[in-house]
Amino acid sequence: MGKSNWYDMREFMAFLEEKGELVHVYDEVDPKVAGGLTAISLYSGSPAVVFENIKGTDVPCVAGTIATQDRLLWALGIDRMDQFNEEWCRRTEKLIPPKIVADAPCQECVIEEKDIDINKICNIIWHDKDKSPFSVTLGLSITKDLYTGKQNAGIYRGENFDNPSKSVSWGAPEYTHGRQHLFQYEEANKPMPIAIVTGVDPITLMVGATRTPPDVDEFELAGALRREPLEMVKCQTIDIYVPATAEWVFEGYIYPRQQRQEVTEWFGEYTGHYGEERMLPEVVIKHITHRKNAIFQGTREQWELTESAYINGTTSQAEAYKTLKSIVPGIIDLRCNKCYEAIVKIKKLFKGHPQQVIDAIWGSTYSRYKHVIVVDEDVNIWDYESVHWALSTRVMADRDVTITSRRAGQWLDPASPLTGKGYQSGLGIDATVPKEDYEFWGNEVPQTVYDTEQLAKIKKDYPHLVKQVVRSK
Ligand SMILES: Cc1cc2nc3c(=O)[nH]c(=O)nc-3n(C[C@H](O)[C@H](O)[C@H](O)COP(=O)(O)O)c2cc1C
Ligand SMILES: [Mn+2]
Repeated sequence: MGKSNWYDMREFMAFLEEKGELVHVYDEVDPKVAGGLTAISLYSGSPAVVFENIKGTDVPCVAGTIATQDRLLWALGIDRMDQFNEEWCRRTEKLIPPKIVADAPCQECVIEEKDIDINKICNIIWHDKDKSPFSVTLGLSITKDLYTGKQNAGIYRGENFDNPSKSVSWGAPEYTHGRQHLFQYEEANKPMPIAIVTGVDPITLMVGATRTPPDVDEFELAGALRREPLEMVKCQTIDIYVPATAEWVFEGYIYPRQQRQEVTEWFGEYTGHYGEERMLPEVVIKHITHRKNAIFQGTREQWELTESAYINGTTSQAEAYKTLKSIVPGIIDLRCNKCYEAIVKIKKLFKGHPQQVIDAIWGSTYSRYKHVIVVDEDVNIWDYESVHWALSTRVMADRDVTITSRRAGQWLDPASPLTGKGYQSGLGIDATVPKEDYEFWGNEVPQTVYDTEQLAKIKKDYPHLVKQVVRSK
């Protein structure tokens, strides 16, 4: 059944291992083979993998800990997927601030600046066409608002620069909260302190990848979901607080306007496509602390199955549900895929209600869902066939479709042209029954699927006839 107040990543790994949901590979594997094996493991929904012996590094790496629906639910201690949105909203009504501690396992060991080589910690090449290692795939970037001191955590991928490697790229586009912190430091012409933390308890990991409104402290969100405060400790060289039981803490700076071209020409992305290399801010690592026998954590970004489908897709869906319910009435349920599509089930209350839902999703969910489909109560949004039934039978394109251009959008959408990166067009579809247009039926469009009374009566009155037409099992 899982639970919520995991002490650290190791406790969750031990839980998975006990269930047969985590395996170790002790053979020496090449960094690129480790990436390929991760893909094979993820695509087949297999147990999480710990690569104990990756050629060129001294550190084991675990991948896939929250790469299935069961593992997501165990990580949160939620019983069933259909309770997910509601349980998330219930737990996060009141956020719980962290507890600051003085001594922490994440500071048991130190690597000084001169000895830093990130390639020795993680050098996995995750996808076939990647040209270089990306150590930071499941690392939380922790930064703080220059003026309010409020912290933010976001998972933004990072490529190892140089060999030996003392810096990583920072894949945080302009719409991320981390990048907005950097804008403040750049305007003030100050270096921005940043901690990149890897190997945290599963709930802290997932809040790093959850899209929330601005100024939500992800560690307070973690406390609420954990149902007890998260313990945090101050970094040794910068004024940033990090989860106390983390495996790895990279302490460093991003200097104003210091950007570098990524080395890789391609990098396999969450869209299931390769993305293009970019100019990105460079995170210069000055100091590293870690636990004894520290384990690294990473994953292969891809379309499903992978961590981001759950810790980014499902968790952000729950946050979007919470926001939407707070501004529009009649919201019954919301289904979002990892990115780009939101399907909303409503009880239609007034003319224009579906359009209000579409506008609200676009206006409040942080450059995420370009396609919005609104359906009635009788549609099962967890069954795409049911959604397609509504799309096919309730939509007239010239009446029910809204298109909008130049929405703030996700940078890596493969559909947007190189010159239009950062924008996504919106497609809103009102797939509810257009009652107001059907006065012939008296504001109703009768549906054959609801001939249930007639069918029940025939089954009762004519069982011998029913027997003749129904295939016997
Ligand atoms: C494995 C993984 C890699 C991710 N990489 C990126 C990334 O490179 N850039 C990005 O903007 N978001 C990335 N995300 C999604 C962000 O973590 C997510 O949108 C989060 O809400 C960002 O935090 P923020 O809203 O505080 O900026 C990634 C998520 C996962 C699970
Ligand atoms: Mn944030």
